[in-house]
Amino acid sequence: MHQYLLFSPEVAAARAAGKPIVALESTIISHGMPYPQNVQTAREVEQIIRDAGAVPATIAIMDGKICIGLSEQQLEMLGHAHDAIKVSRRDLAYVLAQKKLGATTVAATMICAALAGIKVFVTGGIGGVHRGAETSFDISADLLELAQTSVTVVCAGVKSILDIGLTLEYLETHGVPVVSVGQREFPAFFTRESGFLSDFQIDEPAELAQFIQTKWELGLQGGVVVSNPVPAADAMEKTEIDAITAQALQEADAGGITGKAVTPFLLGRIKELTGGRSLATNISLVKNNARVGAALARSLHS
Ligand code: PSU
Ligand code: MN
Repeated sequence: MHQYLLFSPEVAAARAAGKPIVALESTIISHGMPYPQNVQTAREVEQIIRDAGAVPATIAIMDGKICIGLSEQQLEMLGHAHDAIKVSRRDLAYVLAQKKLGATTVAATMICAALAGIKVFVTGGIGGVHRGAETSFDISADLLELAQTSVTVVCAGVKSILDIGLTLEYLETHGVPVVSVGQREFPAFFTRESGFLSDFQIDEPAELAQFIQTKWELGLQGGVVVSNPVPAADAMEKTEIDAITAQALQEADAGGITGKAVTPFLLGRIKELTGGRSLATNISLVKNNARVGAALARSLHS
């Protein structure tokens, strides 16, 4: 076992018993949702995964260890900590060596999941190529991780705060397949439609598992994006979210927000500008992704 990994009793038991495990990120807890909805949602998502016959492993950095699976108390502590560092690939060694509190992004969670031998990871939305990246160079490390680390990421697409077209181009260049579940269109997180197609549509977990298995058996390392549209009843109006996104982007620009602060700033402003309604959509889609991820983990396992 890797010296930096610390498994919770539940995850350790699942490993010993050979049960399917689903990784969950923690930046969504520390930087993506407000307290106490963040902790409440994290607990409910874990329970959905258990009810679907898999074992959840929420990942975070604490006391110099990569914690694979958090206790109730650890989840609660992370949920209202004000000093949790957003940890991507670049930050991982620093936060571990300094024994600081770290919440893992999609990129860092993929790295930790791979170290722990976990193949399926559920989140809300992945990072991507930001609008204006041709001058800012702002491309999320999540995309580079997908290019190299063999973990499947179940998400609800990418938010329109990003340049969705360029994000898909980037993934294509790096050989990362983008699969949609239930529709051919690539979803845009708050909405089921983005105006862009995924590469493939695969609805059945067993078929999805076979496809992913085949990729890795061919020695084609790197991730797979499984995009699962938000349930129609909880989706937002495209015109509304587009207007709010435009305003948030303008404010980020005017405020000189750069680097790792960009995504949390945009997420926070969108939540405020929708009067919290985007949070309900966010919670719904993460739970929906948990169901797909658990079914996939079971299929990949069998
Ligand atoms: N997109 C979302 N919700 C999120 C994030 C992205 O819709 O919570 C978080 C994830 O942890 C993701 C990170 O990995 O932001 C990407 O940050 P950046 O753009 O700085 O790479
Ligand atoms: Mn960035």
